Amino acid sequence: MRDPDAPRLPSSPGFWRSPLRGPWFTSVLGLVLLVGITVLFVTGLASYAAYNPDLSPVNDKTPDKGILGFYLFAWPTDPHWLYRLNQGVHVTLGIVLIPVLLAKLWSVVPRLFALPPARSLAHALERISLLLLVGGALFEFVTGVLNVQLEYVFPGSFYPLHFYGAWVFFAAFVVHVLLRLPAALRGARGLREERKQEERKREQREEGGLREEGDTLVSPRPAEPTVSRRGALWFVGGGSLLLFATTVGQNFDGLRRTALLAPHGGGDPGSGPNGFQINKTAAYAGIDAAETGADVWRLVVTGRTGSVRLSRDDVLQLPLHSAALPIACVEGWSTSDQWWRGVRLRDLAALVGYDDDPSDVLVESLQLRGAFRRTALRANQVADPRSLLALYVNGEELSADHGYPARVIVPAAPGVLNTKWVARLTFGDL
Ligand SMILES: Nc1nc2c(c(=O)[nH]1)N[C@H]1C(S)=C(S)[C@@H](COP(=O)(O)O)O[C@H]1N2
Ligand SMILES: [Mo]
Repeated sequence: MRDPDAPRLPSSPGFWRSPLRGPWFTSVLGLVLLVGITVLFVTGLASYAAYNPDLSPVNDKTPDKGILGFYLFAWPTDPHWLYRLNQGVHVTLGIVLIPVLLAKLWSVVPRLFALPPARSLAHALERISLLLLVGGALFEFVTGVLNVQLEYVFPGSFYPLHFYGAWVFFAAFVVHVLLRLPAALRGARGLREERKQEERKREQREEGGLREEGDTLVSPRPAEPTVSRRGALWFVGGGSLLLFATTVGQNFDGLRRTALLAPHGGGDPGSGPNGFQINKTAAYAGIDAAETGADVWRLVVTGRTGSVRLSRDDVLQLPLHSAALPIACVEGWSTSDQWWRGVRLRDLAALVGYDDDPSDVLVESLQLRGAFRRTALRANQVADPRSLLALYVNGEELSADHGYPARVIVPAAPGVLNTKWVARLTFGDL
């Protein structure tokens, strides 16, 4: 029944009546997010480094990063599933945390409306950091999910938005954690403790010693509970579990069809040796079969000693090697290891004067437009014997959609560095 005296404004504590709100509920969710968001931030920074943005302007979508690139390092080639794991964790965990984030925001929503806006300078600063925190969190989750689901809704700009947004958000997050961690640890300690505190506060309030506003998440006029606090937490966890179950399959070949939330935009991979996930199809990339035929396609390899032009037959005269490597996309999907067969990048480097000293390489495809038509690889990636210019996969010629006539495949690297429809390799210091 509606209480005729119920406060009508969200700024009055009595407006918020859910009996679930309280330090325990908020603290448990907060501690889950503390761990989860830290993992998201670390895997996000790692993913950024994996793109080699400091190697060449070709890879760098954030040329104004300044000191935010302070930690960049040469992404390793071992273990070969490194990026698959990193990005699988980043995207799956990001999606799984959505219910936790929403529940956490819901649990503190009375605070967002609390008046006066600021009681002191410190309080004002805290509330500004909260705006950045909440805004930043929503921004990061929304841009991430949209990118995964809709494939580049912000053409070319997802990457800088998500990157700079992450730093703004994380700065506010650190401030928030520093201010709140002690209370969260206390709050999570137990419901019994919380009830004792509530009792104590009620007494203080009756004595007139405690101000009503802002001091507590517990509603001063709680409604009848329909579910316990523990029950509500199970509900949030159940939501996360459901998202997990409908997402994680995108990282495992046999489970891909269970991944209802995985991106479906790409081409239909079909079955057979080339029957694994496709990102951009040949048609999408504007690759015409007329440019890839054995009689027209030429690979131009340039380096210290000049250039060589190789036909497909010439390439096949070079020593061929195999490597079992996955494709792992920034969007969070990956394949299991595929058997690639082709020429080692370091053997191609040796053709143009880089015999023992490894060098970087600029890889260019036949594609005329698009962000990923050329990419740069670092010397450590070129030097790895598993890094190939692949012509075959799983015992068959590459299909048009997987990059026929030749594509790059590099261990541990993000999918974006595995350039398809390669036409040109330029070795040297980038
Ligand atoms: N030329 C070219 N190569 C490309 C791309 C592209 O758009 N153009 N996409 C890259 C991305 S983002 C990924 S994840 C992989 C996907 O490879 P696949 O479609 O064979 O699975 O190809 C990479 N190579
Ligand atoms: Mo990708």
